[in-house]
Amino acid sequence: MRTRPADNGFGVVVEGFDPASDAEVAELKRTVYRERIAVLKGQDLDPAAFLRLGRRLGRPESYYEPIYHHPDVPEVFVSSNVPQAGEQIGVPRTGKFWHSDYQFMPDPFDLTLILPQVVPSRNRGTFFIDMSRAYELLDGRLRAAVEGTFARHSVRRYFKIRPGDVYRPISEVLAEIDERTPAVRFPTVVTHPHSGRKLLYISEGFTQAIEDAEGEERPGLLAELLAASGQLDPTCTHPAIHLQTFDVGDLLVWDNRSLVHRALHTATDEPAVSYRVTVYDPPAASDTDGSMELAGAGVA
Ligand code: 7UC
Ligand code: FE
Repeated sequence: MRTRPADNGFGVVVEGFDPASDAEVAELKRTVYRERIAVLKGQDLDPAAFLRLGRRLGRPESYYEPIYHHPDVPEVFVSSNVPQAGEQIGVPRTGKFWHSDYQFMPDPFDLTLILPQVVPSRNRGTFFIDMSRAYELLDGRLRAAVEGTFARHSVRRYFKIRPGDVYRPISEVLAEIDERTPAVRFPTVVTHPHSGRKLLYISEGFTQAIEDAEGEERPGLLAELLAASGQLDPTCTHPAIHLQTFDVGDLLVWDNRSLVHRALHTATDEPAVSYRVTVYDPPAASDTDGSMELAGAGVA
């Protein structure tokens, strides 16, 4: 495989990746944890082959809500606004808010893989912000303020109403969300289990609150941290925001903890379809200090 820096200065482009090679799989993972995102060229895979590639990188996990599943390969999450034979496959307009996948779960994914199927002609791409860079760029005052705090995350605001929820009282749906996916609490600054870098683990979409060790909420602090990292910029032109573009045949692999991402907003819905596989890639016991666990924090 050959690796070169991406034209926009963020992440790398990989040509000739061979998923059958253990050495290349290991090199790809090291590259992703170092560079945050890799675009593998020439990966024209069907859903089953995409899942097989995911298995080479870690342990794929099916999304907890079945409405997102690919009809033949449930581990493949489908984002689509293009009905097939008049039928909705997967879910339209996913992820149009800053987030990290499964940030609201006790065990978030290590890697996210995206295989675009239908790419809009205009307004194409996904926005990314590197939250370890955001931590490095915090001024001394904010860095001191986050010390010892915890962030609470929930899917509540972005849970998608399922077809079967029609005519259900909203209170019942909300109670179900809270029961199945109760809010989780992690330190606001976590140490990356693979790279050892510190990062600000918050997102505009999923983070509900920042709390001090006593559980006292710090609403002003959450807004300041989100603004400093670029997540409150309605124009998405903040210098920390990278637009990653891609074509059909590209396969994106990124470090899901270090990056927050957001699907592009478009006024009119152009056809867009993508497949996703998310994997767990637990580090060897020797290269983690365990600080990404719910250590001392517990589930809120
Ligand atoms: O429909 C969506 O935007 C899905 C979102 C609530 N969760 C994606 C994830 O993996 O956390
Ligand atoms: Fe996402």
